[in-house]
Amino acid sequence: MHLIYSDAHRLHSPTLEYWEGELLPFYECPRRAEIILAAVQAAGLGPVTPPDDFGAGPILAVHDAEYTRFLQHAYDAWVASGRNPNGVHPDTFAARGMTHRPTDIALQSGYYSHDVTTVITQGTWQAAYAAAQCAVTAARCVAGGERAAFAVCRPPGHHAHTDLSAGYCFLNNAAIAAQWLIDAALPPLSGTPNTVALLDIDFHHGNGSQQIFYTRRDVLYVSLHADPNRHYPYFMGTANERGAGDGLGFNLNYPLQRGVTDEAYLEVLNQACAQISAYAPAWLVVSLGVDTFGGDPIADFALTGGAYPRIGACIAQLNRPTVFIMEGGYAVDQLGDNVAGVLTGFVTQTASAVVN
Ligand code: SP5
Ligand code: ZN
Repeated sequence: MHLIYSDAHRLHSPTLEYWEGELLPFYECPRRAEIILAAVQAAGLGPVTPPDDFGAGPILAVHDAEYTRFLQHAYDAWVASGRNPNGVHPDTFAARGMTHRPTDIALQSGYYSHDVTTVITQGTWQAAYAAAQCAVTAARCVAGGERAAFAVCRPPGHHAHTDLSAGYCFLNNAAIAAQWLIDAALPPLSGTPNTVALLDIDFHHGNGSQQIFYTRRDVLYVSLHADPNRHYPYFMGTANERGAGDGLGFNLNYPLQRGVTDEAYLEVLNQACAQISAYAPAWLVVSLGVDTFGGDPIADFALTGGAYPRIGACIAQLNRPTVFIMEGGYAVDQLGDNVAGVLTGFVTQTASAVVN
């Protein structure tokens, strides 16, 4: 499978992260993508390819134009107004009923973000733009007939709404890939509907992906994640959020308890995959996070390294053209092996299915 990667992710590297009154090193760091790239290359999964530039079109098919303008210009406006050049650090956020958007673009940061982890630095827009192009390039590989492709996206994307950055995410790479497939690809079986299942296996609920597709039935969103009563994003991700209007029944959340083991996780993943099979999508997009690992510093599941090839094999059994999009995972020393494990399990299962 093609492994789509751009060095531009390094341009996004905030130094500190605020957590319960302390400043910690920024967990979503450039070394993550480098370790993942090294591991997937060492596993011989396929050629590393830089992204093509599809322009702003695929991004604007998902995100609000004013929001993307803010992401592009906020840092310069912030510095030009004499603020701290470490990065755009809002401290006040628009909450319930507060709809005024300040005219000063530097002050729009609290309007367009949901928490303090989406620090905009000088190169953030370039990095986020490149990650989105990686996602579209991987989608195009699959639209062209390849079985699967992997986009090493950084910054990640699944917490970003149409007009809100959140949880280290600015542009929703998985949603951009899914929407691009709907807009630009022909379904592999002609005459069948051009639909996407977006399977989200990051530890956190993908609130952005849910919001983007909540009222639509051409994208089925299915997520396994920590119960929001216990973990970020706290205010979305319960099982009774099932979609609305035309999309009612096309949003499936599986909130999970702390300490989930390999067996328990795979059992729920099998249920989720049965729902995806019943939907019979033309395409599968996977928001691939490995912060489900027991050693992850910001999460509380108990998966072992051995779970990841089994997860990949389970996804392969859906037998759909599959775009893997990198999301979270912060146990940096095991991060590469866990990601390579998912993809290796996928490839091995695919090969054995062809033989049998
Ligand atoms: C893409 C993704 O995985 N985003 C996760 C965003 C989670 N943000 C909230 C958690 C921040 C934890 N900070 C340090 C905890 C130290 N014990
Ligand atoms: Zn996560």
